Amino acid sequence: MPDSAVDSNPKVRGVCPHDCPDTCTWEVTVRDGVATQLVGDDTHPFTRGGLCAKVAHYLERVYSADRVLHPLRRSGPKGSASFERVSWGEALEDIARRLRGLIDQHGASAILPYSYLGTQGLIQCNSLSARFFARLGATRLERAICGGASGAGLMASNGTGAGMLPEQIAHSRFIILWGTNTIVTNLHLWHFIREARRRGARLVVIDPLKTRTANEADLHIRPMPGTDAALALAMMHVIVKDELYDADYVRSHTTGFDALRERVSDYTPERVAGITGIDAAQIVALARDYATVRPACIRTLVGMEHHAFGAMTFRTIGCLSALVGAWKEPGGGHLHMTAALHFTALNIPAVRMPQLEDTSIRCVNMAQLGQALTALSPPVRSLIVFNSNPAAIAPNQQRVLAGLRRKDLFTVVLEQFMTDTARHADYVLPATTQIEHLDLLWSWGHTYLALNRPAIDPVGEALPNTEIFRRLAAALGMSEPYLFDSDEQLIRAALSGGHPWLGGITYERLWEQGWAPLNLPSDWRRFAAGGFPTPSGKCELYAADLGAKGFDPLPTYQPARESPHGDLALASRYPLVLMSAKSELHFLNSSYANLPRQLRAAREPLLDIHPLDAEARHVSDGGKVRVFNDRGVVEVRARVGDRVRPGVVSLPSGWWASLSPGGTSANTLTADGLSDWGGGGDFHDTLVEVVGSR
Ligand SMILES: Nc1nc2c(c(=O)[nH]1)N[C@H]1C(S)=C(S)[C@@H](COP(=O)(O)OP(=O)(O)OC[C@H]3O[C@@H](n4cnc5c(=O)[nH]c(N)nc54)[C@H](O)[C@@H]3O)O[C@H]1N2
Ligand SMILES: Nc1nc2c(c(=O)[nH]1)N[C@H]1C(S)=C(S)[C@@H](COP(=O)(O)OP(=O)(O)OC[C@H]3O[C@@H](n4cnc5c(=O)[nH]c(N)nc54)[C@H](O)[C@@H]3O)O[C@H]1N2
Ligand SMILES: [Mo]
Repeated sequence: MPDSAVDSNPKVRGVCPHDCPDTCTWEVTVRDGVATQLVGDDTHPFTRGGLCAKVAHYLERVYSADRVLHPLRRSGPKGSASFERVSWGEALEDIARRLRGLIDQHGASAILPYSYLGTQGLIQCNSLSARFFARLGATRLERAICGGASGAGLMASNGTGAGMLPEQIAHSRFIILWGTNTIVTNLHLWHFIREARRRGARLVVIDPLKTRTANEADLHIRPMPGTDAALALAMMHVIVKDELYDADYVRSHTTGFDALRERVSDYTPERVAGITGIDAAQIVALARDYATVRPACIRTLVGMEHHAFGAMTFRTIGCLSALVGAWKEPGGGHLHMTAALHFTALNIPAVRMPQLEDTSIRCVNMAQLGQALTALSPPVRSLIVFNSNPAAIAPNQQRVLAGLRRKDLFTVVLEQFMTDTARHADYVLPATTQIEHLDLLWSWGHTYLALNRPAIDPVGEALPNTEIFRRLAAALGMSEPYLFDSDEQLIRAALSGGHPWLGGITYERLWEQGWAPLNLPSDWRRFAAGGFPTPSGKCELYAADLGAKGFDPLPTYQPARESPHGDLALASRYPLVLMSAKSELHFLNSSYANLPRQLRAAREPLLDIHPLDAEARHVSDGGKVRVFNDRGVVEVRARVGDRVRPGVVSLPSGWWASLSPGGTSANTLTADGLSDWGGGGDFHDTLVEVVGSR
C-alpha cells in the first residue's frame, strides 16, 4: 500500500508519469473514493492548464476494463494470454521459489531485470528495484534506448546535454527544430516557440518526415536520415569560409579551431548535397542565416540519435552554438534536455544506492533484448519486466518474441495492462497507476520538480512497483533494511543532499504546493562566458578524450552500414530507409495503443511512401503493401504522398503487434545495433523494400 494516507480533500495534486519532456502537473477530483475528473494545473508555468490528447483521458486508463487487477499465473502456451487468477501470497511464494532454484543452480546473473520509463517517477521507476537487483547480483541492464547517444554526443562537445532552458526559446529569433517533432512529442514547448514567432522569430525544421511540426515551419529541410552530421559540417564550412564565426568566442572558449577548419574544408555544400539530398544553395542559406540572425537556438531531442553514428551526429551539431557564439545571448545556444539539472540537484545515489552494484557482473543493453534472450551465454533464465513493453518497443521484434516464447525462460511482468510482453509471462503482477501511488517527478524538458500524491486507493489488488519489490525481497528471505524503505523515505532521501538548487524545497512544501522550480541562477546563460564542464573547460571542437577512446576527435560524418551509402549490396536489396518515429499523437510509445479512444483516433498504422517510390513499385494510395527485410515483414496499407521524401518510408512506432493488421508492427523491421557511443540503438538505420500486395 502507498505509505501516505489518501487525503480526504477531494482535490488532489498530481503529476503525469509519462516519459515525455513536458511532465505536466494535474489536479484530480475525488468523490467517495472514486476519481471523477483530472485536469491540467493552470498554476504550473509549463503545463499552463493544458493536457495532451492522451493524458486528458488518463482516468479512462485508470478505470479501463482491460486493466490487470489481480496477480495472474500462466495457464496456456506463452503468448496465448491464458492466465488464472492467484493470490498475492501464492504468486510471490512461487516466484521466490523459482528464482531461488535458478540462483542455486546458475547464479543470480541468470536473472535479467528489464525496465524503462513506463513511469518516470523517481520512486516507482527505479529506486528499490535498483537496490533489489544489485543486492541479488542479477545481470545489469544498460538503460540507454532514449537519450543515451544524444547525451553522450553533446557531452563530448559541451560537457553536458543541459544548455539553454526551455522558456528561453521565447527570446530566440532563429529557431532550428533539428530532428524533433515538438507539436507531437513536446507540446508544451510550442507555447514558447509561438511566443518567439510573435516577436518575429523564424522557424526551421530539419526532418526527413513532413511532421505536424514541419507543417508549421517557415522552412522545412529534409535530409536523408542519418546524414545530419554532414549537414552540420557543411554549415561549418560556409560559416568558416564566409568568416561568420565568432572569432572572440572561438578563441576564448573552444579548443581545436584550426583542426576543425581543416576538417570542414572538404565538406563543401556541393559535396554534402550529394550525401544529404539537400540543395547546396539551401545549405549555404541555412548556414548564413543561422550564423547571422541573433539570438539563434538549436533545439534537439531524441529521434535523431537512433542511428549508428548518433552520438557523433549530436557531438557535431553540438559544436555549432560555440562556433557562432550563440551562447552569449539569452535565447541563443543549444536546447536539449534538462535531466542533468535535476540529477545534479537530487540525491540520486541515496535513492538507488549504486554502491551495492557489482560492476563485474555482465550488462545487457536494453536495445538488444532479442539478442540477449536468444544468444547470450550463459543464458538468461529469468526475465523480470516492469515499466516497459519490450515486445512492442524494442528493436528486432521477432527476435524479442522468439526469446519471450522460450519455454525455459521464467518471465515475470509487473504491468497495468495485458501488453504483448505480459502475454508471454509466467506471472503478471498488477501495478498501480499514477493516481494510486506516491512519487517525485523530475523532468527532462523543464526545471520544475513535482510531487505526485495518491488520489485514490489502488484499484483491485494492484500495488506500486516499490511495494511489489519489498514483498519479493521478503519472500526471498532478504532482510537488509534498505530493501524496505517506504516511498516517503525514498523521496526524502532524494531531496536530502543539500544541493543549492534544492534550497527551500522540502517534502512538506511539495506536499502543500505540488511543484517547485529548481533554484537555478536567475540569469541563466549557461556558457555566455565559457565554463564548459569538459576536461579543457572549453567547447571541445577537438576532443582529445574521444581520440583516446578510439573515436575521431573531430566532428565527422560516416554513413551507417545499413544505409543507402553504407553496405551497397544490402542497399540494392533493400533500397528504402524506414523511419519509425513517434508520429501518433494518441500514443505514448506503446502506452495507450490498446485503449479504445486512442485506437479509434489512430485508426490504423499506415506506411507513408513518396509518389515516386510508390509508382516504381505499383503501390497505390490506400492499397495493401508488404514492407520487409531480413528481419521480418509488416503488412499494412500505404499512404502515398509527400509526408516522406523520396528514398524514405515511414511507419508509426508504438503499435502492439497483436493489435496490428498483419500481426507485426514497425519494430519487426528495425535494426538492433548500437550507436557509436552512449549505448543508444540504431533503429532508424533500417533498410526495407516495399511491394504492393492484394
Ligand atoms: N505523442 C507522443 N509524445 C511523446 C512520445 C510518444 O510516443 N508520443 N514519446 C516521448 C519520448 S519517450 C521521447 S524520447 C520523445 C521524443 O521526441 P522527439 O525526438 O521529438 O520524437 P521522435 O519522433 O523520436 O523524433 C523526432 C523526429 O526526428 C526525426 N529523425 C529521425 N532520424 C533523423 C535524422 O537522422 N535526421 C533528422 N534531421 N531527423 C531525424 C524523425 O523523423 C522524427 O520526426 O517524445 C516524447 N513524447
Ligand atoms: N521503432 C521505434 N522504437 C522505439 C522508439 C521509436 O521512436 N521507434 N522509441 C524508443 C524510446 S525513445 C523509448 S523511451 C522506448 C519506450 O519504451 P517503454 O518505456 O517500454 O515505453 P512504453 O511502450 O510506454 O511501455 C511502458 C509500459 O510501462 C507500463 N507502466 C506504466 N506505469 C507503470 C507502473 O507504475 N508500474 C509498472 N509495473 N508498469 C507501468 C505501461 O503500462 C506500459 O506498458 O521505446 C523505444 N523504441
Ligand atoms: Mo524516449
